[in-house]
Amino acid sequence: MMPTITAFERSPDRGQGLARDMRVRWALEETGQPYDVRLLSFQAMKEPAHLALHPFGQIPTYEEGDLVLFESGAIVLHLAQTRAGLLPEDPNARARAIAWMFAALNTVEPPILDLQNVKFAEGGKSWYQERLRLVEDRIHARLSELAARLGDADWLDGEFSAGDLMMVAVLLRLKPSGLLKDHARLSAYVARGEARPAYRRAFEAQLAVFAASSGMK
Ligand code: GTB
Repeated sequence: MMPTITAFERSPDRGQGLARDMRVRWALEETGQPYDVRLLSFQAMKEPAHLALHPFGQIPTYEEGDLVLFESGAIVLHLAQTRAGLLPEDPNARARAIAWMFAALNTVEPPILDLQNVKFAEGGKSWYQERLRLVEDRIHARLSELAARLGDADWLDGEFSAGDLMMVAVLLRLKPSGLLKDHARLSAYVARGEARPAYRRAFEAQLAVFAASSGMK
């Protein structure tokens, strides 16, 4: 049964691969799982047909036979647990790789989302500069800790895993801010992720959607 995921019909990131369908596409590509994509407008995301799949009216979702999933982390974990290629066989190494997925989503992504919220929602406020600096400092602190743990290794814990996939996907959201540039080891880590053939295929697929929607060649 070919899984179907949902994605933006016209992504606000203009095909930079920053929306959360990208991490799901990447996991599908890493595991060699072909998939269909159903594209949705913002309006369609809030209609009953999609709300039946996703209680918060967002993308991505994942449908495979009787299974419907939402939350990109849950979808990537499901793929990693049911297909080869994203989690080690050894039970302890597997648990650690899953811990890195949670670290990406629960520890590293929140301050990055704060930055986006500050920029979008607090731009004109009197406290903007102060708050921006606070959030940026918090991100730098997290990135320094992560870089210290990564050290000179290619990946966070041995071979590339779903933990790295999620961590790289989260760090990529910092690209437009330029904050990653101050962390050479992490910049190289993200570049290693982006260089993976599965990443490239996923990136091209989502870019093709944006290009088609905007009449780009
Ligand atoms: N926790 C959920 C998950 O991990 O799946 C969060 C899902 C989510 O935030 N989905 C967003 C969405 O559907 C798209 S990815 N938003 C529409 C809505 O809530 O109505 C978030 C996103 C959007 C845009 C950019 N961008 O332009 O760079 C990047 C990321």
